Amino acid sequence: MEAATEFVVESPDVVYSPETIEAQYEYRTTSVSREGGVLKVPRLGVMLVGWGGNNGSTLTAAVLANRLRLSWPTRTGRKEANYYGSLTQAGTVSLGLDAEGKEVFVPFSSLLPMVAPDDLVFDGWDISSLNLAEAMRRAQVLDWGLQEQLWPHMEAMRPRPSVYIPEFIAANQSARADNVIPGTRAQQLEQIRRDIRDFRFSAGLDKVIVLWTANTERFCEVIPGLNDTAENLLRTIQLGLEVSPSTLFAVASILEGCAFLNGSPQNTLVPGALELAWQRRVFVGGDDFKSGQTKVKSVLVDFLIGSGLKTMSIVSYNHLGNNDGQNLSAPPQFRSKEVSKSSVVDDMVHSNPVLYSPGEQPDHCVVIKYVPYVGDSKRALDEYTSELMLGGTNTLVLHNTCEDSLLAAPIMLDLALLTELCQRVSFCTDVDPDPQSFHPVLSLLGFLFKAPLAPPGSPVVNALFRQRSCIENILRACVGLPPQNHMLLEHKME
Ligand code: NAI
Ligand code: DG6
Repeated sequence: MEAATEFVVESPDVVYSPETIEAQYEYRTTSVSREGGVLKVPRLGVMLVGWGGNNGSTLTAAVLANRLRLSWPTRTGRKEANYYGSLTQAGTVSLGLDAEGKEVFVPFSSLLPMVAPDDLVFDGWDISSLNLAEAMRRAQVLDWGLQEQLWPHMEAMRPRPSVYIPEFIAANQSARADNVIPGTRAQQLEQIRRDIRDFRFSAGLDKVIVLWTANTERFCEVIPGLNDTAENLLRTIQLGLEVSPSTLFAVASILEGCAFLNGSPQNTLVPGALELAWQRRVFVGGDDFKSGQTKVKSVLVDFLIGSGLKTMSIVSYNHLGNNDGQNLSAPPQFRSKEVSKSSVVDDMVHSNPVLYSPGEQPDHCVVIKYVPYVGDSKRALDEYTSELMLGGTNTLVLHNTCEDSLLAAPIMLDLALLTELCQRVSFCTDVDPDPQSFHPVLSLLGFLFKAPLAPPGSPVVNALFRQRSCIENILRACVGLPPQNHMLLEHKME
């Protein structure tokens, strides 16, 4: 019998004959013994745009609760502060095998010297003037016993005034806007820049990272001459033409040399902002935190298609009752979220030309409803229908209930910590022996974003475990470890 192959490997290490393929392969594994070390990390400040929102107040509360080692009573017993849900703080990586052949797992955070989350310093902006204690109470995310303990630590934290341009967020948000920066766009830009500098110097920080966790904005139009190049975007701001608040924050951060990350779905990082980041060699990342339903989707569809099942329909419904849900009840803001939630399976579909012909896509429907009563407790229902062999169908239905902000806060933490770490990584290549940094569009953060931004021409990866291995293997490479290959060949040979 004969079998056709679709490709041949051209390498001195591989020899094909009609009967065999002989390959020379260097298998690298790691043997582990334990020893500690201490390395210096910078003092990092994080400025949240939308600090007084559910995510902003929850993240601030979480870091304080951990720093203060708080515990509080609940109806199911005492709970202690932790960082569950954070890849860097609660995830582990397999380092290799110990002398007995057992796998050794270490915390993700111990692979390289990272800033400890308890040491982060927070500041930020909000169009709502509530202090962080009041914002925490408004969010209704945390148990009362925890809120009471945190109150005195958060009361003095007050968001700086922000840029409010009503046409970018839902009209139902207008009542919140009592804390705004007056003046022209150019004056507002200067004020944000002053705020960043003020925070950096008054808190004695080495670095500041700016993270947008404010309301979802409508998409802005990318228009030649307006926001398509760095020069045009800066001119647009000076002339007071149309620019979204989030883009204004991105530009201010880049001009201050601070990384800017976009946790919402809108196209904040317009081509002009990306060019500015490139010119100034400042990291930017986005878009839209990948927290719950989408995270599951980027695992489940990868599993289905990766197992050879042809997923034909994905229907994702969710309802929530927090302020984010209220904002998303307006069509233009919903549209931004619909776009980011719908793009997440493209790479998995393209990866399998056996199942999908060119251009073929599963049906993909996204619905979001605002139901005030459920507050921050988001309900997500998903249905996945896939074709089985010989005409069968497989329908999977999921129901997920969780506090939305408790999923988002650890992701925000990881974004800040990993971005800061990446700022300290440089590498040389054979072609260019001068040390260079990552591309300013920090695609390594894709694990944490629904619609990951990638440098022009670079493939966009949505599959969650590919994204995770990318981070893990790059961090391993930084300490000279080979990529994790999961072969465990030493346990598979006689
Ligand atoms: P939220 O509505 O509770 O908080 C947003 C805050 O932004 C509010 O306090 C609001 O006053 C403020 N704000 C609005 N416009 C502003 C501006 N121009 N400048 C400064 N502050 C402004 O919403 P939440 O739940 O905290 O979510 C924040 C963002 O994160 C939303 O865009 C949401 O879509 C996105 N997101 C949330 C996820 C989650 O799981 N919670 C996951 C993915 C994305
Ligand atoms: C409803 O979808 C509100 C949104 O802000 C989501 O909660 C958020 O985007 C999280 O979405 P996902 O798909 O990652 O759970």
